[in-house]
Amino acid sequence: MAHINDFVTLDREGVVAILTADNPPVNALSHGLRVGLLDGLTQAVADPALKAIVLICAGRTFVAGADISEFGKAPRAPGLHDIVAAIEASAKPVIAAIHGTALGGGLELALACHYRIAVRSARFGLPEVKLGLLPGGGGTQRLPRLVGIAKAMAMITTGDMIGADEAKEIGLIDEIVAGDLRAGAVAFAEKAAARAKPPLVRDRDEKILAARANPGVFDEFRKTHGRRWRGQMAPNHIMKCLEAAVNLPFDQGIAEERRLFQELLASDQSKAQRYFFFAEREAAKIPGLTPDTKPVEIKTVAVIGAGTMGGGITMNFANAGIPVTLIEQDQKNLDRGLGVIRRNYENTAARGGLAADDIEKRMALIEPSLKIEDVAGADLIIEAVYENMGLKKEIFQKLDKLARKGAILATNTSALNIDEIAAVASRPESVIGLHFFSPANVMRLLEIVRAAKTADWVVATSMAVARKISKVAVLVGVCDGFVGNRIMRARGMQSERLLIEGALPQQIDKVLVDFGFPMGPYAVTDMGGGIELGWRRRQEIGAKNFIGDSLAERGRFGQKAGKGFYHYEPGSRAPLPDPEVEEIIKEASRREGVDRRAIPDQEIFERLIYPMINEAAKILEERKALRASDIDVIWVYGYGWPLWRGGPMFYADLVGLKKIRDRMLELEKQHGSLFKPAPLIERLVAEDKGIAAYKAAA
Ligand code: T1G
Repeated sequence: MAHINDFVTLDREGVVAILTADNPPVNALSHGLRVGLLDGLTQAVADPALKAIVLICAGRTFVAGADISEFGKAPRAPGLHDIVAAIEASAKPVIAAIHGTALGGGLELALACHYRIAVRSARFGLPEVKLGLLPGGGGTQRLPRLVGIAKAMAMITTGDMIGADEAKEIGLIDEIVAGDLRAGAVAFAEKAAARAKPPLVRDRDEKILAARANPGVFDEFRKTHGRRWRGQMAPNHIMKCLEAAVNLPFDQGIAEERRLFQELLASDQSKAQRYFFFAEREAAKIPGLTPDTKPVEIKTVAVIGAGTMGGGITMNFANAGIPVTLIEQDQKNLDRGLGVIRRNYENTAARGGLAADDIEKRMALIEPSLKIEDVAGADLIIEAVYENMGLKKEIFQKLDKLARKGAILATNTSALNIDEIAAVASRPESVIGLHFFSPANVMRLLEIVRAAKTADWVVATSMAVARKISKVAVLVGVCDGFVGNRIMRARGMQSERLLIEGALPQQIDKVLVDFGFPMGPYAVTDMGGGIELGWRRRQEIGAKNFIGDSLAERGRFGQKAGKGFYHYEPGSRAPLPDPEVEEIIKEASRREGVDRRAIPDQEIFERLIYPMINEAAKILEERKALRASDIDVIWVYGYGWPLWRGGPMFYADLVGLKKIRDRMLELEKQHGSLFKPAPLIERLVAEDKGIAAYKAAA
């Protein structure tokens, strides 16, 4: 075995060269790996004793793409395209032997090879669009030549992976290897060496010609999927590359791909999405846990409360194959909860997202119960009852007596003080918040709320179980609304002022939808029943809100009532402005003695977004979030902040913290202390620093 460099070795088995890449953890195409691959290829091609070359990877996966951490830095030769050129110039067949996930530049490397073989568990994708990029190593030009334009458009504009069986079926790979990949690759290479080399992928035009005969295919695809790409550059650039693949000679197509790739690489959108890629992974890291802290395995779960949240939470565990006992206080509620769960599964199956027999398998993992004593065997118990402190304390007192030693006692409260809840238990160290977002079986965000006495092992276990149920977990501290809802409340307070001063729900929603949110706050409130929830909570505490109360008293509970902040035609969920709502809002202005005025969109935008940034800074000062980037993860995954804008913290740096601080000082003069810049913002501005890189915890 020859060490080409620290990342590549060259082995020989008979006439077959085996180039092995080894760059943990995912064989990203770092500069060192690129150098090793090019040198190894050059040596193997030059050696007359070798007749074929296998390109294989050590570790858990084939090359998973370019090294994302290198983007934004000066490119260092050799580039991916140099390796691609060397492969295609080789007189000897080069075979890519794939396991794990061949992604991005990794799949592009394989596309340049003469053959691609893989184990059945391998997966393939060009996920660059998720980074605001496009495949810049020839993927937009080679993939359609192998799999056809329709599949190439679907794969590259979504970034979704496909499995080996599908890859074989559509012509992306040549063979699925049973047994040992390396041995299978050597055997395949020996046969390849004995026959004429196949045409290079770049020279295979039969599928391109088919697409050329149907030029409308691109606009049809844009018409079908374009809504999803609203505001984003990358998907539209990808479509232009794919059109170039069909309409231009190969090398001109490559030039077009490279030009458009460079545009995206330099774009704020891609910078935001590359930042977010690491931010999301950083959120899973909890500094300060004692080194020997190990998560305990969660084998069984109990959920208290079969309402909307309890049912959704239950589904997460059934989906992960974890038995879950769903406990309610009366049969009617329990049956209704189970019925909702079953209907959810049936709807998913009807959309092809679940095999029919999986419905029964998952339902069989859910054990309904009317006895809270049935929590006794559970490793993790999640209370998801009505948002009332007295009720939650009562439940936790019972859990404290009934739960087995070593069980985790979690509350799904969305805002109540978890220290107060933990105080009623004899084991406060076992108490933690697991704040799911509705619908809990769909929303990927999970705020894990660490109370003052929560033990490290409970935190570590909660983070681990979140991963197991495919949630994106972010650790936050106890404060009113934790992190996401606390920031949303700051925005909501300003939004209410804007209504009183002259704006209408449809104007406010449009400003945020134009920014990139999928829906505006008022349409979201109508969808989630927020008017009724807020009204009932105010009644409990004797609070008043003229607009909210007026809407509720008219039965305007949102989409389900056919009216809320908007009007909804029967069977439609399209929000329509409603004169009755405008009257209520104008009456609110009159009652406050405010002369309504036309408010410019830009002012609306700044008065909605800047208080969010300010509140986030306060949260960081109070150490209720570990790092600013965690707040971005919360807002992208929990509230629909557009991924290609990175999150409120990233966006603050894009606008410029000093510019925001100065604008807030102006707004503070007109609209009060909500705009008083947080001390952290003042400090960072004074130090000429941004906020997205700020870490609150040591
Ligand atoms: N570059 C750098 N680091 C990477 C990386 C990459 N491509 N992929 C993963 N990592 C790090 C990650 O930050 C984490 O680090 C560790 O590896 C494990 O990752 C020219 C331009 C492969 C499916 O977009 O989708 O090629 O936190 O926690 O859950 O056209 O990683 O341990 O320090 O995600 O098992 C295209 C991105 C790049 C693939 C594995 N490729 N990666 O998932 O582990 S652009 C991608 C993934 C490109 C070309 C274009 C996943 C994974 P740390 P992980 P995982």
